[in-house]
Amino acid sequence: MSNNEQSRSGDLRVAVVGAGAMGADHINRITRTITGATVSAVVEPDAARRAAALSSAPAAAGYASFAEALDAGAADAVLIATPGQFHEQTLMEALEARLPILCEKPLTQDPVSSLRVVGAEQEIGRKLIQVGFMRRFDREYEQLRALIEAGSAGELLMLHAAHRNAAVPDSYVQSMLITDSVVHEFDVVPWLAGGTITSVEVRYGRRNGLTPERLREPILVVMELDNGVLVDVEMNVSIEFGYQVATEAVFEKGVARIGQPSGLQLWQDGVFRIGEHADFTTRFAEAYDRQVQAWVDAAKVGEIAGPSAWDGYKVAVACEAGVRAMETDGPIPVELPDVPSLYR
Ligand code: ISE
Repeated sequence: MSNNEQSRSGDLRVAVVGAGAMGADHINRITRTITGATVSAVVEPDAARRAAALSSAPAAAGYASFAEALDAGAADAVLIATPGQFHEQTLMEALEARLPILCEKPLTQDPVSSLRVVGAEQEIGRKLIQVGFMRRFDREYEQLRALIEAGSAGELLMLHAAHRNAAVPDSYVQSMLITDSVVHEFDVVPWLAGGTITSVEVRYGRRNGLTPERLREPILVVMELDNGVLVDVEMNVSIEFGYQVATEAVFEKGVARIGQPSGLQLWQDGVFRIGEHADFTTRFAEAYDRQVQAWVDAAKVGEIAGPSAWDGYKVAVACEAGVRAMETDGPIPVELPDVPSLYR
């Protein structure tokens, strides 16, 4: 057992709601890697999953519902890792209890419910919600953003992004190309490029013969930003070779790339190979660690340290446009209300 596996006084007591793949990953992370926090409650209605998760969180008690954990006073903060359709209810309960929240993406699954959440947070008058768009904590994304801000390569003109998954589970349906996958670009691109998305277009090319029957992909997503930057994203979920999230930024005076393979380099049999990731859990492992640590440190002083509920709402608006764009020729406008003062 590492030193981190028992609750220490002063630790932030975190309830993890949802013990599926992502929840279990965060439970391990908080228990083994994060300092200053302990998993104090595992909330999971499925008894077998709950038991499995509890076996890796020695200081935690198990609950079938978040309400029970709240009644027991079991948490100082909550990490929401349930499927997206259950986020709103837990968010509202956690807001009511005034707990700091890290909510896995998406905030909620549509702009109307996201706005309800934003409204509830505004009534409280301080930011309690951080949304789990972990790419903002990836060191290369940070470096690219710093380069764009510094302007040393000139103004940013275009971004070419590739988001490639080896395969997706049977539960993955067509709209999820946008709501589960491109959702990340909808958050990270405006953060990188310092602009707001004004339109989204989806183009279909030749279908991959390896794509499951129910899906039509890869797709090319084109976004326009209000600062004139044009962005294309190749969204690909059946490419077999591995997991790759890469971006090329085109500036006035140069080009920058992030997300190139950085695994083991092997020269053998007249061939040079570099290891590539199999999925996002390893590709973004460090980003997840840094995200959760930043959230824990901020929660202890009553702050958030990443994307806000308003950012989550903006992404929900872009996703709605993106899903419409999948069924429409040409660009779909993305329109946002004025930013409320809490989020300025
Ligand atoms: C998955 O849910 C994620 O969030 C990954 O980051 C993304 O690359 C993948 O396409 C999604 O299905």
